[in-house]
Amino acid sequence: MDVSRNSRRVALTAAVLLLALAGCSSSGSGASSTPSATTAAPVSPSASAGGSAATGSQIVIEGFAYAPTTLTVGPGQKVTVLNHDSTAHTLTASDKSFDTGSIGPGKSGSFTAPAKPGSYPYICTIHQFMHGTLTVR
Ligand SMILES: [Cu+2]
Repeated sequence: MDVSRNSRRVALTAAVLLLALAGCSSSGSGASSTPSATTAAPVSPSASAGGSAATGSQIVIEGFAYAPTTLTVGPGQKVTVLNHDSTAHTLTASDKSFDTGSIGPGKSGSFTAPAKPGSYPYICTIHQFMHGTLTVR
């Protein structure tokens, strides 16, 4: 009876000591490593970083190419198209659901995005190798 009571007390004391040691060491290393790991979080790495995909309401034509080539807009959103080239271009949906008509050099045009969500490829009807995609969602 005496023996078991003694050993129980010893075990309890050892456990308390271990807890104290563990608490001490973990709080020590945690304090020194946490700040450097969490401070360098930038703004979310989202669509605009890619360069060819973007969300917005403007497309620029330059060097016989659309920029961005893939644009995401809301249903019915008005999109402005700027022509920076020295020749006329159009931005015309392959299914004709939108069309800027001919945009002269240095001029701008616009179109209204379809109301139905989906992916709409478009081309320049004058230079049909020019193409891009409008995503509505
Ligand atoms: Cu063109």
